[in-house]
Amino acid sequence: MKAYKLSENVIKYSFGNPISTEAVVALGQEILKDNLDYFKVEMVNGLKFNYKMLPDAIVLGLGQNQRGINKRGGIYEAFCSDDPLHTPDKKSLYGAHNFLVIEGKENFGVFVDYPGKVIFDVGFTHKDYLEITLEEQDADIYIIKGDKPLQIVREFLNIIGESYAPPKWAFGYQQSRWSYATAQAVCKIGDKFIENKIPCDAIYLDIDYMERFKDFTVDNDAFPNFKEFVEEMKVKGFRLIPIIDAGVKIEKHYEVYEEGVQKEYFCSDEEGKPFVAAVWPGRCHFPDFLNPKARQWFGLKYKTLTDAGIEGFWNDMNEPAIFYTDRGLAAAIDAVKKAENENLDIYSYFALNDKFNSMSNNLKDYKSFYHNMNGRRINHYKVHNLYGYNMTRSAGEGLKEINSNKRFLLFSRASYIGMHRYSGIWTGDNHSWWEHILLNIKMMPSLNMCGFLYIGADTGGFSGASNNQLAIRWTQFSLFTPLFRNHSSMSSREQEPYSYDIETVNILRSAIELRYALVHYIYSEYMKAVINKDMYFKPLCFEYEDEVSKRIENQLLVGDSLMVTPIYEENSVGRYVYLPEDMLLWKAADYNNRVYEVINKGHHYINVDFQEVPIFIRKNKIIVLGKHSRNVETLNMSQLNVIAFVEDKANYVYYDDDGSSMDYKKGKYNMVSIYIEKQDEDYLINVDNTGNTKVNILYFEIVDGNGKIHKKTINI
Ligand code: MIG
Repeated sequence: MKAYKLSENVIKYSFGNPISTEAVVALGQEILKDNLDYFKVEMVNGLKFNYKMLPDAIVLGLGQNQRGINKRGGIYEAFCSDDPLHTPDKKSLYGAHNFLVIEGKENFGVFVDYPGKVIFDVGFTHKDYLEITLEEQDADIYIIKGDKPLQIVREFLNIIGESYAPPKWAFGYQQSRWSYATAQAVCKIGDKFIENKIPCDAIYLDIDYMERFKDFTVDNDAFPNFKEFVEEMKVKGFRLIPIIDAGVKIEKHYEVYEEGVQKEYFCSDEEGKPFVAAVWPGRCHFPDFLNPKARQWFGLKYKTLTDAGIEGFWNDMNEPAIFYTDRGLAAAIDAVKKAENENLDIYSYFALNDKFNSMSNNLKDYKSFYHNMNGRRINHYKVHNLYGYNMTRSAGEGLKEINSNKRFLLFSRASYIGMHRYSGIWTGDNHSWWEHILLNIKMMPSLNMCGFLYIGADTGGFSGASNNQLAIRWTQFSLFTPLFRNHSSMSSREQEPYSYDIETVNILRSAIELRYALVHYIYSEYMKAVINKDMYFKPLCFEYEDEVSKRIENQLLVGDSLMVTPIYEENSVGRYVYLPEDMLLWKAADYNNRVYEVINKGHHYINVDFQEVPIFIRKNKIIVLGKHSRNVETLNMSQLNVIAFVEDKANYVYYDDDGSSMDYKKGKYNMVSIYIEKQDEDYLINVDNTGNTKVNILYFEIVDGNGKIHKKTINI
């Protein structure tokens, strides 16, 4: 074991000869250390780390996973999985995010930087033990110290590098479905949004836009004159976002296939030939994203679509998902033949069933192909969790080469820590279940802890059918998530906001309008989190240290000033909330009509009608609000409503930039500093502005501890 010091509070311990994942960007200096802090290490058949938790310690993190914000009591397996049934017993979803924070008497974080399977047993087998198990002895373990969870997370975010920032229009509402399969269908969706006066920024193209599911092709019958069509839709106010799949169809004369084979850019099988497995297009090859040359080659293919005016992509099926291989298929067919004349009983019937079910995403298949990592031939199974990450990195690097100063929208299904520097993620195939709204709520801060800021779920649910209530309540939560997209599967009912009864349409429209009014705040908080390497969604216990806050799983802090308490139960028109301090409640329905109520610290039951979105402004905090528009580009950025809850003093930094270029990385952005101080019956207000803000008028609504509203207008 070798040890390296990365900063005052971060030490990396290298066991054996680890494969570099490039998750961490900070460099360290070698130091002398005999053993790992906190953990007992066992080295039999791999590596095992053991830590005894205090009975009341909480464990946070693990990004995209089931169960709570507090991960205690569960067992999790880091192994990127295409599993469309997110039931509570599932140990893995699409991402592998191996970072945890333990907050007990000793507070620390641990990042297990290992690209294969890792098991995190967080007091599941032995209630007070955190046990981390790896199948090999080569891994980098990072121990991060700090007094408080938030400080530990910030230290971690600091070593993994700055998060991706999408263009500003990607903070608008986005509409998807599998699939809007023709130009006419897409056009109709846009028209419906316009007709129903529902704001929207983007419409998605799922797999059917392609010619026979071949990446970087467009079906000319379904989308004649694609480039003109993209432009036409843009003029109407909508961007089109095509999907890109990991598998490349085997088809003679298909350029991507031919080139990939010729240049040896595909993963190889046992014999060194391109590995074959089937996905949408039937039999495919899989680009070797761990080979830097292949990565660059594939990334530049996005140019076929950017040349047609496309400005955003979603990368799918990159765990990678495998439907079947010839091996699995042959075994299943063989089993059928054998079963033909048999009297299938309880054992043989299920065994036959299993042969089919286990054809997809089979471990044997994952163990049967190889990567070329700078000349080293490496079995896929060992580096499985790097595949989606590097597919998306390929896209991110490619898009940068295509246009280095432009921000593209990009998000992925599979991921590993490190990918956050290139893109966001969406949380995959959820269901139209109330439980999945709650899961969505809990997952958001856990993902932020692991660096992923541009995140969101399929609002309304992907599979299953969403009734009007679920669509409403989910939309009312998602309007706070950076990625705000409604997506649904082929067989589900129509889920576009205008597809419901008129009352529901009106409520959904108001919720989406509220999102656009809040884009000023959301974008500002998001970009500050990027630049300061901070979180956007936080669990309550990251800001409040009382014992109750530690246990709150169904309320979140959004940015610096807000707490949200979403409704996630059917037929519910209210809920219990916990306030760690006095806060100002605004039940936003029509955002132009604002009524506030001061709610004191403690437990309360609040009524929340279907059209209402409960928003709490924290004590001595400020939010900014604009006016909605039909899309982000047409938002009025010159006027701000400033809503503040001030008992003594508060300040807020409003961030804005051009929203489309990389100039923010060079410090080209505007900050408007707002300072409010209570002085007897009046307020001192100070607005300071650096840079070149578009804001020229601010309408203040300052509420004091007694609920008294004080209004003032300031021109700058
Ligand atoms: O296995 O492209 O998660 O969002 O609509 C299904 C079709 C493949 C899975 C994605 C989903 C997408 C669907 N894809």
